[in-house]
Amino acid sequence: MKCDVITIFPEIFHAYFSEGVLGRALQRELIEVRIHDLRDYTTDKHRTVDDYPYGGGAGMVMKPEPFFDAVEAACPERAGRRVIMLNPAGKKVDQDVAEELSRETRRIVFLCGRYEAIDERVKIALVDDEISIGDYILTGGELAALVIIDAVARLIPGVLGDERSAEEDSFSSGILDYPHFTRPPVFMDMPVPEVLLSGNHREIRLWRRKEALRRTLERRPELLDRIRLSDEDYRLVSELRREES
Ligand code: 4GS
Repeated sequence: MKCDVITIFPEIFHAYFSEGVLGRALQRELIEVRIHDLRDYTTDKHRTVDDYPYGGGAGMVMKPEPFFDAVEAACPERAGRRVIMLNPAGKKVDQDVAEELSRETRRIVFLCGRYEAIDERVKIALVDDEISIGDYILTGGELAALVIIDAVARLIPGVLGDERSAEEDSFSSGILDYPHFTRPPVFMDMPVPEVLLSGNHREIRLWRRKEALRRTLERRPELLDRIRLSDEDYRLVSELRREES
């Protein structure tokens, strides 16, 4: 994964990328993220990135020229880049989108807007995809870009130390995760389910699958329409239904 971020708040990214799994992945050069300060691509003494909206109204609009110059500096070759703008009007990101982006071979250039909006001509002439992290309004695109980079980076081979963990977690299987426990065996009168202490790996696997299906049925039943259930899954689901009645 090679990407560029264009923002007026580079420090937000430096802070997040200096810690944890992504910090280590960057150090080990498993991923590459270049942060560009949009104000470096302004030409006036006040480094102005916004202006009043034509037609009037509340809020400021981000000027187009700095975005064009910043993208040109980040990756001058049109065919070598995929410009993505964070925008609640864009396509909603889910794990399938994250997986698709993790297979992208071009540089991904993220444009982070602030204020009311970005000049429409940036979208028309520069942006390939608009994507949203959810139906709510943020104060800027930075958090959305971080969310996406985080979700995509952990799918890159080697980024998670344990190669299995990206495959095993919630959503890569298409259903919700099972409950997890660690020591102590009893905490505040709450015991760890007996089966997890049994050492019986088949029983443990079945229990986990059943609990994952239980949660999914309870909380996100629509997810089950999107995956193929095995014969064993159907058996576990009918057990759950019998327990309910
Ligand atoms: C999102 C979102 C967002 C929209 C940025 C108003 C500042 C803000 N971006 N997913 N201007 N939700 N952006 O709320 O991506």
